[in-house]
Amino acid sequence: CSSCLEPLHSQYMSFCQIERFLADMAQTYPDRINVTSIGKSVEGRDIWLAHLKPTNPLDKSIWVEAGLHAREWISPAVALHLIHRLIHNSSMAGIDAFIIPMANPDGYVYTWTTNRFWRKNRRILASNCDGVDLNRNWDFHFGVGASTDPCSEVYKGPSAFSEPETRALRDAMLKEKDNMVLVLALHSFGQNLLYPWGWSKTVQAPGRDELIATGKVFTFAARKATDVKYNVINSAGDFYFASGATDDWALGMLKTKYAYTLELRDKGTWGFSLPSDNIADCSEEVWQGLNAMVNDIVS
Ligand code: ING
Ligand code: ZN
Repeated sequence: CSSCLEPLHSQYMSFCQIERFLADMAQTYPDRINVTSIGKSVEGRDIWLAHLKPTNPLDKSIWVEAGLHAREWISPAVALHLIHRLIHNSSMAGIDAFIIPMANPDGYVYTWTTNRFWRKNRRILASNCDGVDLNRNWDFHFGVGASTDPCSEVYKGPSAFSEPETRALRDAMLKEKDNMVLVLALHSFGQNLLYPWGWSKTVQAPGRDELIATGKVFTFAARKATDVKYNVINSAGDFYFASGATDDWALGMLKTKYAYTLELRDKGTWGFSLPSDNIADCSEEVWQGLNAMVNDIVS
């Protein structure tokens, strides 16, 4: 596939373009970014981790996961923007950023070749339906409010961490957990910043008040940037309850103080088919919101 920087701002990148972009960045800016594979998908594709290195490390880090759901194309597009910004911008100085721009490469390729609205990974199951929902497969209250039916869009898988994608993410996050102050999982759509728990409507997450207050710092800065409105809501209580998501596992098992799922644009007009002319503005609001949130957390 062709290179690289031009589509960053105006088009969605294929998996091949994403890999080229990451390789180019790593080669051109070796003092700013390290790119490593943390493992392979069901079909053998690499899951890449970009480590954006600060000049004066504070020994605090953030973790951004994108592309866990295949059809949510704005998620990897924003993550690639964040990588580009962090290379060229001194904001968030001192904070290490670990970014997974494409957590479900098989599913993503499948949305380019076969079915634009595929959500899950590409596990071939011993039934007439394929795929595990990787955002129901994490081992924290596994199985509560997630489907046991392989044909469901929210099929949790045969067991917690049954999938190589979630195992690779888990192991990479465990390595970095000591300095991690924030985990942000990028999804779409709805323009909501979801805070845990997802697994229970009645049990409150530890640090709930801080999660809400810091979440509002994000939404305020995002609104200031592009005049777009995000709402801070609880996954289970205000949305739908579901276990096995990245943010619940990060808060519950890693004990990361701040963990969220950010549902990007839009509010349903285009949904997963969000036109690519949103990429630049959506990335801008997330960049501004994330910077404000990180400043709030580390100050
Ligand atoms: N939304 C999330 C999902 O996995 C979510 C919402 C996050 C629910 C965390 C529960 C816990 O369904 C999208 N768009 O994927
Ligand atoms: Zn999603």
